[in-house]
Amino acid sequence: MQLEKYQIQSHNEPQLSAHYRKLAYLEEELGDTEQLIEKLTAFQIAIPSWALGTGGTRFGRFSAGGEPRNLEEKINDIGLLHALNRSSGAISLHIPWDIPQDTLAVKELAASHGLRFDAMNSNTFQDQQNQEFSYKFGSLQHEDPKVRKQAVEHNIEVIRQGIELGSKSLTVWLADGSCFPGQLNFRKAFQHTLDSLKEIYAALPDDWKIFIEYKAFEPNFYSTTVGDWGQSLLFANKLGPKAYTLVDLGHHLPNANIEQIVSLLLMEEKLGGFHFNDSKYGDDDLTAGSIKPYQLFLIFNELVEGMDTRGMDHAEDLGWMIDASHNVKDPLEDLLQSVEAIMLAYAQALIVDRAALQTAQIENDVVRCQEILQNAFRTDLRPLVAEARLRSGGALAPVELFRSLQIRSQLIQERGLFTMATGL
Ligand code: PSV
Ligand code: MN
Repeated sequence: MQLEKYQIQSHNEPQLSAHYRKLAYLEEELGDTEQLIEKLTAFQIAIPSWALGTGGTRFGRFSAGGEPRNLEEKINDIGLLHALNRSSGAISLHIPWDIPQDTLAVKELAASHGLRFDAMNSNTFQDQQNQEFSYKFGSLQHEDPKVRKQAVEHNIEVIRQGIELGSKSLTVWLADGSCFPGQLNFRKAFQHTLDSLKEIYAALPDDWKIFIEYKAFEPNFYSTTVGDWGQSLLFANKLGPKAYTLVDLGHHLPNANIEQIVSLLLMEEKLGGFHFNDSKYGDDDLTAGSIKPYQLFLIFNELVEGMDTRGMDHAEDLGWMIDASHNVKDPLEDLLQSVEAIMLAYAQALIVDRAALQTAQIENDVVRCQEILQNAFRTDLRPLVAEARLRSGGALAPVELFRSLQIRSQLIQERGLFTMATGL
């Protein structure tokens, strides 16, 4: 199904006067908001191809029905999201969950929705049918060179597919590690991984980046070979200028200060991209901003400050993606909520009074520092984010429109109740 312009317009129409009233109040408070709206309009968050179906745990999975049955339907779902919020203009593919059968047709379909191809993701954490060697004991770190070779070749194949689609980056997340003390020689595992990554790096086109994603634990529960930002940074530094660290918000040990990690990675020019989600305990993959919205804001505060210091383009110079799972919510509604939360945190970071904060920091005025940050965090910027959406042709209230048009029921009618999207 496709959203028509008139459907969005007739949804927006009755809400316009209330919207402009709220916006006028914000303009009075903030002064000129044009630049802010421009930045918000340019900011796009990629949707992963594996997050369009219902997620699950090892205890079960409760489908909402109407899940996309193939890559084309996934692209259509993201097209719907983008039509609603105008901020989801990219798709990130996981190979081999979503191998394009007809690359040209897939590219055309994506372009018809205004979507580009964000980072490609390789998968050496699962065994695939007809695969010669198993990844049970790791992939790039494996003791057996034949397993490492197979995993390297898979990554190179993913790069090849990405080139055809117009992607510019490869994200490597490894499940490699160990479950028990003594199982692994840490140094050997690191060296093997580095050597394998070097081979993958050598296959990267000049204008590509490789993102090394770290994760503290799971599926290995004693050690992970790329377990934290330090290990990822070591790999990225040893690989060269096209290699960067990727921060997935759910991949830290409890209470880690992610905003500080972000700040230092940016300083080192080694922050590559983000996987947004939220969590209470571990890699819970919940809706961005649903548990710790203040942390999300503090992360964006560092991002904006660090990127501005280096003269970076907020929209273009880092990879922005959601990596969440939807166990109890409609996947599309959940993604709309995540995008909104990310846009809000970004907007709040944009209005932080940087000059005042710097002065307060120099004067050790701790109270003032907190006031400045919390003033921004507590300003309701939803009308500003909505205005950016409105100007780009999106809906003032995307989730409401999704519901009033009964999009899920239509998808169920089209695709059936018992369809299952590929992914975790
Ligand atoms: C691993 O937990 C991860 O965050 C990686 O980014 C994977 O590609 C993705 O999740 C798979 O769902
Ligand atoms: Mn991730």
